[in-house]
Amino acid sequence: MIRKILYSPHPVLRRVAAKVQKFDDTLQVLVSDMFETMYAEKGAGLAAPQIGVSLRVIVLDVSYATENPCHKIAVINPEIIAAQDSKEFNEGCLSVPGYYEKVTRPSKVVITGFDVNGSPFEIHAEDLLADCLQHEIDHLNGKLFIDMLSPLKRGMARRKVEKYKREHQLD
Ligand code: GNR
Ligand code: NI
Repeated sequence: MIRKILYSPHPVLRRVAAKVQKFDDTLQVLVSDMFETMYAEKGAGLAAPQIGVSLRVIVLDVSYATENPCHKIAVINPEIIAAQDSKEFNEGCLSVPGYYEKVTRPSKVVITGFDVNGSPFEIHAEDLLADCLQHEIDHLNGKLFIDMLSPLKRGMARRKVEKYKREHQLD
């Protein structure tokens, strides 16, 4: 089922999401809906708070931009355990529609977490995948990429979202 995306400044986007405690059918459905919603919205990633679910669940698919044969990635309770180097990335966010800007982040990260069945795993990521993982994990901590920008640019982003909502007759 495709779920509705929440837009900034929705308060759920600002909450610190709770850890998943049970790897049950409800989680399977959530992850499946998140992939469906992400593909429908043509996003490279999606965090559960963006569909109004304040849990530490992220999905990604950056295969369009890589030669990585692993397309779909879901991480439950992700944690960044190492980060190094630094790079400028051009980012966008489904919750800040119509606005894109460069931000600087570590370009290599190691992430730990669990798959949808509760098995632990690690991801060693760089470049776009590292960028997306950090962007999604920020969502779980109530942060948006626009928080890293100047007040002037944040104001521009806010007006873009307002315009988008007006044009698409959203709340
Ligand atoms: O679709 C998305 N593209 C993107 C581009 C650069 C860095 C991060 C992203 S994630 C974003 C989808 C989204 O809002 N995920 O939370
Ligand atoms: Ni986002």
